[in-house]
Amino acid sequence: MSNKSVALNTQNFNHSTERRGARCIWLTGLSGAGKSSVAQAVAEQLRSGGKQVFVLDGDTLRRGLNRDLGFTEKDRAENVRRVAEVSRLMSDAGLLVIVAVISPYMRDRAFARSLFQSGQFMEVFVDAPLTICESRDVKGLYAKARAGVIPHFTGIDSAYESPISPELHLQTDLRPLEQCVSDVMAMIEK
Ligand code: ADX
Repeated sequence: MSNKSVALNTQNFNHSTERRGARCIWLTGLSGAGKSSVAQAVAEQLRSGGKQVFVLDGDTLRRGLNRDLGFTEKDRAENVRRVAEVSRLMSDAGLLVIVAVISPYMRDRAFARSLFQSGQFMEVFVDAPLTICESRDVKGLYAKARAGVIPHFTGIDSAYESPISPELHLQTDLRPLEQCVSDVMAMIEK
């Protein structure tokens, strides 16, 4: 790489990090806890207020960018690393990024946080008990996991490490979607 391009990249970096404090809202939680629903509803509300928002959703990304990855601990770490790096790039481009991935391991979420300045990364624990997620079973995956058809399923035979001090803890089994969205909006606007 030439000196010129190094200088240019440094300039881009400084410019973007000092800029407007573009942020990343990181939704973590079990499959079926409501991450995608909250992400889409919050994005809609922010867009209607004129904000430029992009949602990075695990299910969607696993059909493209991350389609080579499975659900072992190593693959999930790589999945989360890629999503985190993309979210950082998008926030550098001025977008408010909402990420919705299970991201079950604390160290992978800590890595994602490490890419952002303090206050720019907001971890939201989208929480519902496993029994509730399993009873919702929107995609029919819990039934398959219980039947042994899908191995390493989060909450069944693969761990989920709950956040200890997320910026926000949403209990989606206790609060309707609109209230969860209001909670996220209040956090963003604080
Ligand atoms: S993560 O653990 O690597 O963060 P990610 O959010 O990208 O997961 O993808 C989770 C989605 O993949 C789930 O919502 C579900 O639809 C699907 N899925 C397929 N197999 C599994 C599995 N073994 N564990 C969890 N989710 C799975």
